[in-house]
Parts: sequence; structure tokens; C-alpha cells
Amino acid sequence: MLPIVAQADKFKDKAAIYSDGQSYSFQDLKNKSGHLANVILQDANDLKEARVAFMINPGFGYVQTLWAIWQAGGVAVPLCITHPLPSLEYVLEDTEADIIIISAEYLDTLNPYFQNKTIRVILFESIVDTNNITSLPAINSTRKALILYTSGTTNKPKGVVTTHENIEAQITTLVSSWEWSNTDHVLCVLPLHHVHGIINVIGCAMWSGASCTFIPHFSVSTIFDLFSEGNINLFMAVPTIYFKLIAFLETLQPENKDQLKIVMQKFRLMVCGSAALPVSVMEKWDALSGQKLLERYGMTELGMAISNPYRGDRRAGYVGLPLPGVSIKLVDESYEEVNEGEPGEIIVKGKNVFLEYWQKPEATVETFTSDGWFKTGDIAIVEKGYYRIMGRNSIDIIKSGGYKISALEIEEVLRLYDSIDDCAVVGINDVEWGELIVAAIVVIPEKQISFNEKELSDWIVQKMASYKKPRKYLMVDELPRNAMGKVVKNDVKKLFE
Ligand code: MCA
Ligand code: AMP
Repeated sequence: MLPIVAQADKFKDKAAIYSDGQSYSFQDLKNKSGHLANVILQDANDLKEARVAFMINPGFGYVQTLWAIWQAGGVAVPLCITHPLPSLEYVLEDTEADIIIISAEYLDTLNPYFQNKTIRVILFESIVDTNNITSLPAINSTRKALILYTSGTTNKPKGVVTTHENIEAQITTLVSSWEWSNTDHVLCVLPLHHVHGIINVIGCAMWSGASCTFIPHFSVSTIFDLFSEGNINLFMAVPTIYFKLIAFLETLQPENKDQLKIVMQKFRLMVCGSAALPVSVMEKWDALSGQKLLERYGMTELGMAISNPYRGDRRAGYVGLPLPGVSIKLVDESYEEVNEGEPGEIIVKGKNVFLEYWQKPEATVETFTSDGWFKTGDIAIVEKGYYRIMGRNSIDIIKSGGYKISALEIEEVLRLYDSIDDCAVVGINDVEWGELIVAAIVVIPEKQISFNEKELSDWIVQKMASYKKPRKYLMVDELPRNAMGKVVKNDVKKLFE
């Protein structure tokens, strides 16, 4: 039995998940995911790493489906529930998914794809609610388990493949370092096509017998309503979410603010990550909630790698120390270790490190050093024993709202727009979003009069996730270029100052 499923036997009738106004025990999760695994398998004994995509709202059904795919021997491919058709199609095509498990509400979005492709569609609502399970395959821990898409320095996102062993390593290091236990109750407000929600929240909660409450979509007032009920004691979010929670608290009357502070002071732990936590946000949150945020550093390819201590000094502006089982080095451009106190690229080794980029052997080889260290592209320095992230070695990677976004991917889409001749996308500093996506555009002269920014904005969200859309456009006659004709992105940023 898969170790994460075996864990459920320890906690049987204890509440695992609260969603859709219902509570589900660990036994429910084990039984219903086992039954769904049988449904997925049909007459087969083992899916043998066939890719199974799923588009299910956050909640019990999501975790049931994820565990079912794993128990059937498949590779789980979670689809983002807010992505438009082209982004979903890209993932389905790239993974060559044979099966999709989908909630009825998303059928319309994907119908055009289903018209042209042979893919087995399992309607989630059609699954009979029974605990009957027939035999399930034995799954070796070195088998592929999950493909998550990440934007990089190439224009198209890459599928990051992790094995069951990788996932277990990513979960267990956090469970022990952050002292998760079956008395914990976490609130999940994060999207479930990324590591932060899947591993740090759901994975750790289910492994340790904790309860997890889901909300259908992000809402500041729902978060505080749930906090006020007094059952939740763990929370994890990106800096933008803490910024939004602070903005809401600051609008409250002093007595309401104080009430919420009393509730939040009782939390065991609040964690922040996915992007740099501004010191001002950490300090304001401390003042409003009585909680010193624990900041940690991670990546889709790694899970979490560096973390401030659960017990001990959580230093503002720093991501802490390597997690147990994760080896870290800071290196120069020749991949030689830098001297103490000098900045260098973070490279990582450990069981937590992913297996490969899906069907991209060259990209996989390129991203590892010859002796097997994963090159993160993030630059850090160690000061008084703690790691501080200084930036990235590529200006084309933007972090906005905690999402990693490729400037090149957005540029490629913008160039398809009929009025746009050329463009350059950059991220500019923004206290709420981390970086704000902006685009300098060269509009074809004869189309300048009819050019309409709102139309462009509406068009782009049909093509790509709305969190990737530029928030400001600047029409320029030409893009700033160097003597070689290459666009100088730092000069593009200056145009927006
Ligand atoms: C949305 N808006 C934005 C952005 N996104 N404005 C500027 N920049 C953005 N990036 C605007 C919308 O246009 C809209 O404005 C308004 O905000 C609300 O939009 P909506 O889509 O409803 O946003 P939201 O639901 O409020 O979402 C904000 C969010 C979300 C909750 C912060 O971005 C989020 O869930 N981020 C977390 C992502 C995450 O989990 N990353 C982890 C990956 P208008 O109404 O005017 O149009 S990284 C990871 O997994 C690694 C391993 C790690 O280290 O954790
Ligand atoms: P993703 O590929 O979406 O998993 O994003 C991983 C990237 O997020 C890392 O390579 C970092 O650039 C960034 N990141 C994650 N956590 C932090 C943090 N605490 N501080 C700064 N950057 C972070």
C-alpha cells in the first residue's frame, strides 16, 4: 500500500477533510479513493504510469481523486480550475493524458477539446458513492506520481515529474520540522495545481492525521470567518495573501480587530512562502495577529528546501536553514562553491528533488550539474548562518501573487495579437503582488488609432491564465535594444518607473 494511504489506517474515524459543508474521515478517504481507483482501472490491473488529468474543485473530491490515481498506478496531472481552454489543452496534449476525471461544471470549458480527441472522460459526479474496493496494484516508490507545470526560461511551461519517493521526502521533512500532528487543523486557501497547496498543506495534513478545511475559492472574509470559529490552528499562504488579509484587518473597528487577534494568537503556526516576504508585511502581521510568520523557500522541482526554524529565531528577510535531508550549496558560474559570505546560485541535492522534466531530456540534463545537483537559478547569500534570497539569475522569470510566470510565454501570446508588432514583458516591484506584470508594446502604425487596451486585455485571458495577464501596457515606438539588437529588459523596466 502507498505509504500516504497506509497512514490513513492510523487515524481511521478522525476527521480528515471538511468541505462542501460536510466532514470526511480518513477511513472515508481511504475507502472512496480506493473505489475510484477501481473505476479508473476498469479491467486493467495497473495503469502503469498512464497520465490521468483531473479538474476538481478544492475539497474532499480533489484529495479522493489524487489518491485514487496514485492507487491505480497512474501519474496525477492536476488541472487549474481557472485556466482557459488553450492552457488546459497544452497540459493535456503535453502529458498525453489518456484519462480525465472532471467535475460537471468544467465540462463546457473542455468540450471543444473532447470533440477532437480520444480521451476517456470520467464525470466525477457519476462515480457511485460506495466503499467497495477490489484489488489494487502494488506501487513501487520510485514510480512517477505527479506532473506539475512550471514556467521557466523557455516560453512554454515544463512538466515537473516527481516520484512517490520524492513526494514522501518533501512531506516528511516538513512534518518533522514544523512538528505537524494529528491535533492540527489547517485551512487550505491555495490553488491546487502547485506544490504549496498540494504538498505543504494537503500532503502534510493527510500524512500526519491532521484535519484540512477547504474553501471553494479565495475570499478574505471567509478566511476570517473560519478563523473566528476557533478550530483552525495552522495557516499557510503567499505574501500577497497576507498583504490582503492585513488590508482587510486595517479596515475593521478596533474591537473587531482585537477579537481576531485573540483568535489568531492561539494558532500553532503560520507559514509564508512562494515569493519573498517583505519585512513590512511580516511586521504588520505580527502586530495584527500576534504571529511571527515562518518564511521558507521552495520550488516545484524541490518541494521545500530551506526554512526558518519552528522553534528558534524566525528572522525577517531570511528563509532560514536547509531542511533535514536537503543538501544545499551556493556556487559561482562555474558551479564551484563560493566563499563564505559571498552570494551564489542555490544548487540542491536530496530525495526531495524531482525526477525529470516531462519528455524534455535535454532540459533535464541542463538543469543538473554533472555531479547531480539541481540548479535552481535563485541567488542567495548566507549571513550569520541564515540564507537570504537575493534574486534570480533570469529577468524573464516573474513572481506575481506567488505564481511563477515566464515573460517569454506572455510575449509569445501578445505577438499573436493582430495590432502588436513587438513587445517586451517585465515584472516591476509591487508591495502587494511581489512583482506586477507589465508590457511595453509596439503597435503596428496603421492599427494605432483603433488599438484598445481593454480589448487586448479581454483577448489575452482567453489565451492564458488571468494571473499571467499584463496589468499595464505602454505603447512605444521601439523597444530598448543593445548594440547586438537584443531587448534590454532592465531598460524596459525603467520605462515604467
Ligand atoms: C489577480 N489580480 C492581479 C493579479 N492576480 N493583479 C495584479 N497582479 C496579479 N498577479 C487582480 C485581478 O485582476 C482582479 O482584479 C483581482 O486581483 C482579483 O483577481 P482573482 O483572480 O480573483 O485573484 P484572487 O482570487 O484574489 O487571487 C489572488 C491570490 C492568488 C489569492 C493571491 O493569486 C493566489 O492564490 N496565489 C497563490 C499562488 C500559489 O499558490 N503559488 C504557489 C506556487 P480586477 O477585479 O480588477 O480584475 S509556488 C510553489 O508552489 C513553490 C513550491 C513554493 O515555494 O511555494
Ligand atoms: P515555483 O516554480 O512556482 O515553485 O516557484 C519557485 C520559486 O519561487 C523559487 O525558485 C524562488 O524564486 C521563489 N520563492 C519561493 N519561496 C521564496 C521565498 N521565501 N523567498 C523568495 N523567493 C521564493
